[in-house]
Amino acid sequence: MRGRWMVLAGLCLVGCDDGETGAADMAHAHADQGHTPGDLGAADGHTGIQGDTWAPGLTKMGAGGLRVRLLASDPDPLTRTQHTWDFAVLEGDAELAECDVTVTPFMPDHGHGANTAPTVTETGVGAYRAAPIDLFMRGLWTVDFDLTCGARSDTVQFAFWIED
Ligand SMILES: [Cu+2]
Repeated sequence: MRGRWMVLAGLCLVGCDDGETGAADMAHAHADQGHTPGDLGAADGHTGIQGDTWAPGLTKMGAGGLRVRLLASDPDPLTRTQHTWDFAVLEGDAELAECDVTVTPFMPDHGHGANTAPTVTETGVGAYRAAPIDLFMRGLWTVDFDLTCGARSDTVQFAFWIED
């Protein structure tokens, strides 16, 4: 068992670029066991994360009550490449301007993120653009939106299965 863990952790050190610590690598190695790359469209058995269905207008709310509404993706539908996403940050239905937004793609099954951190710009009042959203691998991607809007802060997470 320990031998297998060592092999998986070693693979992760070579193949993953997330810069995380040994404890996190152990969690990743465990999560990788039994994962089948072809099981697209299903809930992931280890993380329990259910994929969202991409559509313009898809809106999710964080624990702090702030919402992110995905307005458009280029390309659309999502595919295994780099994307530009337009989105709004909302409280209720009111757009929130001048938010500080960090967008982080991550593959929980594999323990790695994207190679390039997306840049976020405000394109209008409460309207933002993030690029590149680099969903470069098949499988489940989570995309976290970390929001700071004045005194309010929140995290909104989307999850998408990428096939091809
Ligand atoms: Cu991956």
